[in-house]
Amino acid sequence: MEGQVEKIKQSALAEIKDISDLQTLESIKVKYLGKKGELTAILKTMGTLPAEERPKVGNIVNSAKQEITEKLEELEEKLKKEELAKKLESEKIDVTLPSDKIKKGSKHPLTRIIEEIEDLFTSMGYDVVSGPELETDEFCYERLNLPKGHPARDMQDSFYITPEYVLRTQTSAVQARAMIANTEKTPIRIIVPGKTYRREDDATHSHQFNQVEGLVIDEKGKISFADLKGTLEIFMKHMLGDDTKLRFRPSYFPFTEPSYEVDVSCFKCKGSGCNLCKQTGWIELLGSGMVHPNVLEMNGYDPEKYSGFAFGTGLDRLAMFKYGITDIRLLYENDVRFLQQFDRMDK
Ligand code: FA5
Repeated sequence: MEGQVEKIKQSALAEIKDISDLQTLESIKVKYLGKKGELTAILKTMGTLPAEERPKVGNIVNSAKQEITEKLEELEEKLKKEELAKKLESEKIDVTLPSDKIKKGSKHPLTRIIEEIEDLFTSMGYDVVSGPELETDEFCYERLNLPKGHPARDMQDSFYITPEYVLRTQTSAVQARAMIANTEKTPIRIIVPGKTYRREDDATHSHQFNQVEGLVIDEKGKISFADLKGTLEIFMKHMLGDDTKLRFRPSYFPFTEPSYEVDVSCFKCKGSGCNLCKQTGWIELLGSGMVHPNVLEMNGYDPEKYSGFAFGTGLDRLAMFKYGITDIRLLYENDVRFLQQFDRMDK
């Protein structure tokens, strides 16, 4: 028995010497030490031996097993180290190579305009508020002094969803909401940037566009037309340049009295006349006026005690003039070639 164990051990040690990879090492381990291995087979025959021989044979087999195990462990460690070194060598990264250019998104021109306006007005103490785009007829029109059947409703071609619900045609709808939410609290100083909808579609009109509304209400005597004028001057100079001039033309909006259309001097020709301003030197940009007493009254503010001003402008139009965009649809098509041009403005 002793000789048989010695023979198995020698043959195992000889095979171990030739091992050069971990896979072969595993199969040799199984061959000699596994459950069905040669040494285990001898241990299994122990039951057939006389009792006094069993400890001796057990010792011989176990010390052979130990010797083989030690050799295998030693070799396994060496092979693992070699494998890791090979892997590190083959997967080496050259950190000095130039990297691929990572494409970076840029802000949409309308987002830029909205952020610029929000920054300006919040710095003057205004709050930025929003309202629903799917609006009721009541807030979009009735509470703005435009009862059903009023001829001025035709000024805005509306998308009605039901007789009571409409896609808001103007951010002015939020004027009434803000007044009702505050009832007789002053001052109200808000701007409302947001999407608006009308049944229009050409190079300068889109069925979906953006407006920003401004509304200020305070105790009577505190707010005058001079405040409206000054505010719009700061607004337009900030957006279009310090040399921008404003022209107020009397106009009509049902929710303001008096009402004004506001033109700005053409920033391309500086007022001398060009194709952008159709040779007039002026560009119409805003609607504005003093809040109509009926609107104050309908929305919880006594017109004897309170007064205010409001204004509204189309942000698409402002973006088009500011960035020289000739077709409003470019703002909504999301053509990457168009949008990429605004990358440069981040640098
Ligand atoms: C209004 O919508 C009023 N709510 C503005 C206002 C507010 C007046 C507060 C007084 C007090 P108007 O219909 O003129 O007014 O529209 C304002 C601006 O929205 C226009 O000057 C234009 O720049 C923009 N606009 C209107 N329709 C479209 C459209 N279909 N596509 C793109 N911009 C549009």
